[in-house]
Amino acid sequence: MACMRALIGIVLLFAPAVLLAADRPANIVLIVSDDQGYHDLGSFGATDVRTPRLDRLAQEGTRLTSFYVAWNACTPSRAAFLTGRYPQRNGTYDMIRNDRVDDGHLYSPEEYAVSPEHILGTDVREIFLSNVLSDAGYACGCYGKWDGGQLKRFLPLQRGFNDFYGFCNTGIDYFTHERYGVPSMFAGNEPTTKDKGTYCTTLFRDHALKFIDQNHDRPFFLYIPFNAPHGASNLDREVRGSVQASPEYLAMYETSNGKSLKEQRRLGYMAAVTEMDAAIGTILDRLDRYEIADNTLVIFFSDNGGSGLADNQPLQGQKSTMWEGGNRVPCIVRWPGQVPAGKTSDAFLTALEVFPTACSATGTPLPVGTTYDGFDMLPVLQGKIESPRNEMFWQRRNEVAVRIGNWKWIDSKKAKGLYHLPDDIGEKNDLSQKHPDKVLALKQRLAEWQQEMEATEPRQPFRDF
Ligand SMILES: [Ca+2]
Repeated sequence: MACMRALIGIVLLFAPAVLLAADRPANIVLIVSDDQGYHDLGSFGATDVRTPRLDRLAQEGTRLTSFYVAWNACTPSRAAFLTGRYPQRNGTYDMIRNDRVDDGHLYSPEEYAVSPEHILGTDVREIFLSNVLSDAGYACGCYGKWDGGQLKRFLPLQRGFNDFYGFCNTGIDYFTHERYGVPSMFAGNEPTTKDKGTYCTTLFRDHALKFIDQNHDRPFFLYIPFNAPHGASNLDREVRGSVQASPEYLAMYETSNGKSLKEQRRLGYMAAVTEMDAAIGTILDRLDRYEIADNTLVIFFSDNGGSGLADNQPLQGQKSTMWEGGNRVPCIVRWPGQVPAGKTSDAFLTALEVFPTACSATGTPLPVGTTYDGFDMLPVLQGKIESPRNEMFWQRRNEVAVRIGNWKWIDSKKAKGLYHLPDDIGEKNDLSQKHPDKVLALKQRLAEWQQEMEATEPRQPFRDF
């Protein structure tokens, strides 16, 4: 007995102190929606779309109204915030995809295996946020749309994540998990069809819940890139133009006849947003169950502006355009006690800030020798400093936009002109004739930025390939 007592004493002596959740490094939960409109949350003004859980998140945190992504469509936007670098710097500055689907072309497995969509990915030299946090001892899980390449070397498990369930191209059918007929779901490094038929938002939610169950007593980084409410990637034209939701959520919105096709599709889109909102709520509830919400930084935003079925009011334009509707997205940040609750910040901030912010929140140094294009935005949200950001550049092939201070200049096919955003958020009043000096200054700075990007070390998949 004495021997046993001595043994217990020794065990207690050398047992690591049990850290209370509040004493542990902060967890990071990064939730990204896909093509959600700037106006498609109650907290951003929607009266038709029901998003009770995101609205509650906004009440518990800070709503960012001048938050931009680095590219106006999926793939480069995601690579940019996961690496903390401009698309032109990290090499993923265009979509990794095929265009043949636009002709209704169905790939044979042999064709797909050698297609750009299948073989390209973000440069393997790039350091992902998950690499940094994993090295710092974090459990890292990714559940949803990876969109960073499908070959093994590009997959999340080779990018610092310990666990992954999701798809790796840019869009799928929500139920079959096929992209234009090609099975696209992965579990870890392996393709899987075992969950075919189950609504994918539900699957991503359940994997996220399991991850929290398994890792709630250690620091973790949970990345949940939903594909809702992106259009369904199905060759069937009827399905392809729609956003899919479960019958239960469709029933919450009236989808009966008598409405135009577009109106009906808008209802499907709204149902998918509400279903995603409910999934987010369940995940946030799980943090509460383990009493770790206070020690968890939650960041939510859409990967780019809303597409055809979305509502981007009061912004002009949509996904893939250089208008504000393409790049300015709804964003909510919650970290109880660290980020003010119930506040709105119109500070000029971008998704390039996410990487340094997550590093700061977790006490993890930024990798040395890598150029980052953002900064820790926590002091801005805490009201300690003005946003250090004074400029942002966007380029998609030969279409460009630049914002410096409150001025924005755009040169693209659909959008052109000089706009003063504080009094013209809808970009209606082109001031380029009135302020040619301003246009010149913005163009000049843009040219300098382009030169800097051109001079950076070439990165795959589009340069040095
Ligand atoms: Ca998107």
